[in-house]
Amino acid sequence: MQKISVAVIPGDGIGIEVVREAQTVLDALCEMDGGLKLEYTQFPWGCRYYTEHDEMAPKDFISILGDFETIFLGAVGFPGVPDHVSLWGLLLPIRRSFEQYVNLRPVRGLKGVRIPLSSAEPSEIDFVVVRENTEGEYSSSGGRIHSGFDHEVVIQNTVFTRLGTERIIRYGFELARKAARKRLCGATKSNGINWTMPFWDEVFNAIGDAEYPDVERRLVHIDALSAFFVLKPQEFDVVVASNLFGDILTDLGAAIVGGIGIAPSANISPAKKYPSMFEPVHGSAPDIAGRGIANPIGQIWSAAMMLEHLGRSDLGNRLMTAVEDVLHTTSIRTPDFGGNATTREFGQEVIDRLVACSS
Ligand code: GGG
Repeated sequence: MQKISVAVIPGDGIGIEVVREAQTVLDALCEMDGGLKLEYTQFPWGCRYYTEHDEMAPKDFISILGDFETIFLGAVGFPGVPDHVSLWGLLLPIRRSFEQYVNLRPVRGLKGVRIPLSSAEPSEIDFVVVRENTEGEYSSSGGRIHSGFDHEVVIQNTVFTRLGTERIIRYGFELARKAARKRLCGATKSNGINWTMPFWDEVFNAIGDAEYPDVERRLVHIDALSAFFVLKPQEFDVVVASNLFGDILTDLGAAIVGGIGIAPSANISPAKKYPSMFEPVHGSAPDIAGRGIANPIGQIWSAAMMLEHLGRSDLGNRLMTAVEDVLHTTSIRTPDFGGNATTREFGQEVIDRLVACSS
């Protein structure tokens, strides 16, 4: 029996509800399999913790998490705590401290989910965005002086290191090389942003020429790329993007395959010296929090990515097959997808499919 220690941080708002549901589904799957035991330790960190302790998590939270093999996170942020305080107090230090420099965000049409675009069938959209996760526009470098005066100055620096740029672009090329059409698209804006983005393009082309001549590559300005996501999503296999560009593109990516509620992500620490972290793309959705109606698919899909990362892609595939089966053969949906099922009802339906397929 393989035992894996999992640090669970449900976080805020609907994070608590969807993490609970994904754990219920994961437990059912592991019990059926018999070969994997996920040993959870749950941490109550987040905005509620902040209101009691004036910090999002205890000072040594990185060292606490460092002892785990993997991290499963829900959502961070809630009204009452400024968003930059909640993100920089919990989520972003985890990504940086554990060198989770790759944020993998699949964009895939699921059978049974209506695609809002008329130009594509669900089966035609299947690509992944590789988002740089530790630097770029999220540099935390800058400052504010003369606060409140007319001559106030606010500076936020964008930081692209050679090491950080090369490693994320190389990761994108590696994934593209494994894709059927061997295509890599780089998101740029080197016409308007005249230092960092030409550097990004230069690294992209140099690595492509020297190491991946077999991969078809192209650089597309982020504005045009956003339009292509809507108009020609079938054309992409792998898209590599800087931190902010990747973040924005993947909300759009989620929208073109049905909605943000289903989008998963994996914060990968490729060296495997530190834990990786799995979380849905969506946030805490305060407007529906506590009502038990949040869509658990993004969290369940993130769990499937976690299983794959742990060497059990068979279980991850089983899980996603069950989710797609529910969507394809029933009308059970949470309200964001036009149904009236609760989070629990959807999760139970997934479990029922897993049971049916294993017997
Ligand atoms: N699922 C974690 C979460 O709450 N994400 C919302 C968010 O805004 N994250 C910031 C980011 O990924 O840059």
